Amino acid sequence: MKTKTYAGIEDQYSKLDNSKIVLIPVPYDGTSTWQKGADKGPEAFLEASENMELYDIETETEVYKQGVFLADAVTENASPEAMVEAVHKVVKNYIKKNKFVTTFGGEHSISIGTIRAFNECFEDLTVLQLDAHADLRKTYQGSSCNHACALYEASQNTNLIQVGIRSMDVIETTVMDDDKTYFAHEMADDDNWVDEAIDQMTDNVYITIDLDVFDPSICPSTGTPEPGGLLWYETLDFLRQVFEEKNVVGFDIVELCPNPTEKASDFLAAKLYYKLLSYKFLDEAVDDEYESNFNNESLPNNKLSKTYFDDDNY
Ligand SMILES: [Mn+2]
Repeated sequence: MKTKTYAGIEDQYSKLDNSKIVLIPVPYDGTSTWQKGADKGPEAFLEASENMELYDIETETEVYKQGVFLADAVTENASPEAMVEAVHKVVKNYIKKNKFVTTFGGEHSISIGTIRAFNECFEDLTVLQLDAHADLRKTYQGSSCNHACALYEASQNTNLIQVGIRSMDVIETTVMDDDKTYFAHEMADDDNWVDEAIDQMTDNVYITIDLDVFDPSICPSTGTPEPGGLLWYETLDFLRQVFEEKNVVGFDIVELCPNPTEKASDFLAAKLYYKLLSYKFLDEAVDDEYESNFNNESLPNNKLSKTYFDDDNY
């Protein structure tokens, strides 16, 4: 990677020790079925980030001052399984350092390892997936670590909520939980989906965003574009509300497939990433210690789990 720090920020905001946020690039596209190029996603995202204003008008904050450490890219690509294991290990390592861990892909299969790490470290995890595709196949082309299987494991082990879905195979209907799936065509004429989806979330929420959830009119540079996607402000309104009401523990953004002549998608990805950080640290002073509430096995308790199960509406 050419870029040395996230968004070109100064050393004092980009050293690991001073950073509450860790950004892990995973330039992997070993299993994409149609258009290759998601391996170029992190570089294009970082380049757009360097050319973006770092004051967020909406929140009136400069979230980079919370510190963003740009980790070494995970480049393991011997097999999809090896890549997933490498991502899992690196992500878990930074969670245990009490950092807010974010990853940028790469194709969606990179999320298998990140979600596994978060699920091992946070009780009662909800996975909120924004995606055009269900990604619920158990295996595809001989691997359970294919991008078409990105959320299968999460569907079995976490509280998975799928938003923006508009493309899937009939076999995935056998795995999908209809009550927790928000299809794009239904969202288009029902404003209640936001509150309904948030009501279904546990307190700890991990967000995985496949950029193809957005309408191709605003984000065409993804591996598998699908018409009828989400627009910018409705997506931000929803995500901001999730950050306000829940403990978002981390997130990933995947499937940026840069195009040499179309840069708007790179900038959408860069802005989206920065918006999510701005929402996360909205009420946090720069000198406040970050508390991710991860479950360290050496602690006797599980605070969050207990509160949650005591809650009447569970
Ligand atoms: Mn996907």
